[in-house]
Amino acid sequence: MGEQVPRGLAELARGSRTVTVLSGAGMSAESGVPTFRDAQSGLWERYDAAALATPEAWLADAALVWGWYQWRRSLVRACEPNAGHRALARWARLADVRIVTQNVDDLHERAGSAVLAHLHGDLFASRCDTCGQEAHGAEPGPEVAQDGRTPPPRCECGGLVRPGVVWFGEALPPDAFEAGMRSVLDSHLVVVVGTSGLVQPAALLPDIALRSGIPVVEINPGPTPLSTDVDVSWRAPAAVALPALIEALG
Ligand code: BV8
Ligand code: ZN
Repeated sequence: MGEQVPRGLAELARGSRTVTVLSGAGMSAESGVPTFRDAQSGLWERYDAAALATPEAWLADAALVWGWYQWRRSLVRACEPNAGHRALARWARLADVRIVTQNVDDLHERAGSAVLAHLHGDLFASRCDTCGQEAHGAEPGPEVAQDGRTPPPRCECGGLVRPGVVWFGEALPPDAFEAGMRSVLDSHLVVVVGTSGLVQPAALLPDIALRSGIPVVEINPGPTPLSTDVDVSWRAPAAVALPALIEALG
């Protein structure tokens, strides 16, 4: 028996012409991409993701940070979008579904969705840490060295090529956050899926919806600070809940 869609949610979703989906790391969990809360694996086990995703870590040891991102790029390349990603792509054929994600992976895109905003950047983008010029060809390079450290490429200006993501302590791309906020405000329904709601300012977006009286549903197997405030808190994994919801839309 498929997952039961919470009472009233199918009707609410069916009546929503414009929907904003706010997705976090849990959206990609069933594809095998570890969430930030998960302990990391292999040689990265001893590192805390939140400590590596910082300008300080980059300044201290760019080769370690670059090696970590190369490892994450090859890991994401080896993963497939899951049934949750595919369900959202199907929903977009029935309604105006905008995806605003904290994730830096490309699984929404590979499932066929257009992504309105990557609030925290893109794992496969790279730019010079000095002149800011986009650096192409920084694809997963040679196998990561034994200790994980891999010297980053150099820009012709002499700067180092860094991952095109937003590190802790760095400002979000203003247009991305702005687009996310505008999308939430003109939606009939906001779906928050797979985020612990701890990282700011991304975590403000669901609050903006709630304060504006826009219905918010949360899909997450675990409780979050949002769970008691949302209209529907659906304790289920994304790859189970989203296909059941889209199925119920008929
Ligand atoms: C900024 C890119 C200022 C890099 C990322 C104290 C209070 C408030 C804020 C702060 C503070 N101290 C510091 C801050 C600011 C900080 C912050 O919010 N820290 C938090 C930790 C307290 N924020 C920042 O630094 C931001 N910048 O504030 O700049 C500024 C302003 C102007 C000018 C200059 C500076 C930048 C934050 C962005 C950091 N970059 N990613 C990379 O990926 O390498 S954040 C990264 O972690 C992810 O992108 C994501 O956003 C976050 C992880 O959170 P989630 O996505 O929610 O995932 P998480 O692992 O936490 O949870 C997974 C969830 O999924 C769980 O709830 C779980 O139950 C659920 N789940 C599991 N399985 C499933 C599932 N759900 C559904 N289905 C499943 N199967
Ligand atoms: Zn440069």
